[in-house]
Amino acid sequence: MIIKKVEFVKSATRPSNYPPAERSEIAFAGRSNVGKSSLLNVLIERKNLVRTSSTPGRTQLINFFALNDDLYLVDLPGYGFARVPVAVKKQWGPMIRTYLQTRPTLKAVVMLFDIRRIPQQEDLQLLDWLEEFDVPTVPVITKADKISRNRRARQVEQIAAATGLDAGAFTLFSALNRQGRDEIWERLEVALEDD
Ligand SMILES: Nc1nc2c(ncn2[C@@H]2O[C@H](COP(=O)(O)OP(=O)(O)OP(=O)(O)O)[C@@H](O)[C@H]2O)c(=O)[nH]1
Ligand SMILES: [Mg+2]
Repeated sequence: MIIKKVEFVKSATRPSNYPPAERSEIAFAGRSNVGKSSLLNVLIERKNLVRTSSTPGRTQLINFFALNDDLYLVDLPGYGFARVPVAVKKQWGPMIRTYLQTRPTLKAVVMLFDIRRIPQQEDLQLLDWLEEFDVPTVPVITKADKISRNRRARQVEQIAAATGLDAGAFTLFSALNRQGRDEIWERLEVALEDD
């Protein structure tokens, strides 16, 4: 993918506020603090167009970015952060589920997992919805730089076992050293073409 221009379009919580479904779209999902915004910034080669934060749970809206003239990239709100108010937690499920179910131009969801964590119930719920609505999933294990090389394979195995996905389906990624960036774009380009 050649990145010519990227701009923030808008934030939304419900379909009536989404931008018109005129372009193919790729969304990024995963628990709070897993590194969704950081991954997006590496993919689009911008330092901080997508706001990253050391305070988990900051992104509670669906944020749409336009890439070049033909694609939307969507930063979905994170989940699973204990200190988020109950009212916000209650909104998360319906907001994401509705998005996945109704967005006709959605071509793939990049689903992020932290290499140090075993997937939790919300991760499995999200995977169920992706399957239910037939959304192609690109699973990524992020923060690969956080653990030593020889522990990585074991963690990938555990995450694969917990999710029921094939270990070979995951791309290992690090926003620090950009490991995995090109492989993720290759997988996304396949999803965009498989239409
Ligand atoms: N070491 C390391 N840190 C990372 C990596 N990716 C993200 N981080 C850090 O993890 C924290 C959270 O990253 P974000 O990209 O804001 O995470 P997010 O998933 O967008 O979080 P929410 O918007 O709250 O859901 C930040 O402090 C990042 O710098 C990575 O690959 N390696
Ligand atoms: Mg974020």
